[in-house]
Amino acid sequence: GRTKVVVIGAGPAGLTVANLLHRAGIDCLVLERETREFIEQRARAGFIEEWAVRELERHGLADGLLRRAPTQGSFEFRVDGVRHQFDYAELTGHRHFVYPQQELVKDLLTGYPGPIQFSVEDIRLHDLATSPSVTYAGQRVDCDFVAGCDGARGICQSYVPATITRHDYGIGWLALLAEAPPSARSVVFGIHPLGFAGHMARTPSVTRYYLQCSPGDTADDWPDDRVWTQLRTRLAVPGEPIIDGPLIEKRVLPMHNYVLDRMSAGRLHLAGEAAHLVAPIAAKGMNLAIHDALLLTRGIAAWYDGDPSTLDGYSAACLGRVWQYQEFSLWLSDLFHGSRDPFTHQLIQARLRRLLNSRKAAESFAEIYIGQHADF
Ligand code: RFL
Repeated sequence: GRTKVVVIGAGPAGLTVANLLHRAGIDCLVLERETREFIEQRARAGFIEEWAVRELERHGLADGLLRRAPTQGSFEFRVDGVRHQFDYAELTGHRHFVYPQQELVKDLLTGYPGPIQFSVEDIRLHDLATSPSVTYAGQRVDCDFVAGCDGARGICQSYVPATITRHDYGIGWLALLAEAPPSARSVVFGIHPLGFAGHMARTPSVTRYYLQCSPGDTADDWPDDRVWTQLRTRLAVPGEPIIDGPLIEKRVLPMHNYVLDRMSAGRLHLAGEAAHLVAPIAAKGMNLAIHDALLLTRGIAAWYDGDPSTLDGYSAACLGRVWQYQEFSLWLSDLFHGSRDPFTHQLIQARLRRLLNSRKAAESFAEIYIGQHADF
């Protein structure tokens, strides 16, 4: 067969690309390794930055999001039993939309009327320099472009002769989903000598928590009573109890990042985690995946209109934001994980005071925390 673009992977990056191409009248085929049921239930991200929502809205892809996602414009730091509210919506005019990733995936699947195949294994790419084709399960599809959106464990990355730079935080986060209502009205970042603890609403009945742990820990090291004791200790403030419930997800995320120095090889263009991973410290990964998808489809559409230069600049345009978000995640990591001894605990307090008491420091932080509205 033949199509214009083969999109590999049906995560936020791939499905955004597929929907935007379809709306631009460019034929594509999506190939996904997992089943539809599996990807519709895979819980991951939850915070989408307003600029990304507005871009999805502009392309008619945000109906469900705008109808159902509550917004948040503030969070609180908790340290030494004291709450410090930080209102970034007041500083920037922008908010996060709280929408579980699998809900966005479902909306994007529903919104995409083009061809998509699930449970596709053993994808291979050929002749990427000139006239690409994709083979799988005895089939062959010729195309003009391959969009490599198959995430951190996909196959597309290996076809790009890029240099990969990595950073390991040397810590783990125990990622938890509790079948319990949120314990606070906003996101909570708990800074504690025992380690970071985080609280993020997902839905009225499901709440995400994180606990800093050793990178070598497994879920078995964290029986439920240890989880709740640690959450209650690290997030403790008077009068705000932590509401517990059955833990429906418990797994250790190794905290690390990587970035490829180029995202394209001939007619193959990577988007999302296939090209760069950012640990979920600042909730940036899905937003970057959407950003790449917007730029990639813009470049491909321009190419069909006779202008190849936008696509030539694709990698550099994506990587600018990627490195901004990497730098911010590292800065935030120092704040979250820096309280190791009485001296560094004081340093963290000093950094927090500057953030909370200096309007200029707060504005600079808020601008990157919510992400900037880009000109697409
Ligand atoms: P995805 O979502 O991994 O999608 C890739 C798709 O490709 C498929 N695939 C293949 N298909 C065909 N052939 C192959 N060989 C294939 N190999 C893989 C996969 O099955 C999958 O369907 O990558 P994409 O689209 O780049 O999107 C990235 C986001 O999923 C990721 O950045 C976020 O989940 C990160 N993240 C967060 N990001 C945010 O912006 N805000 C958050 O609040 C946030 N919280 C999180 C997160 C990630 C987490 N985990 C699990 C690491 C919280 C957690 C716990």
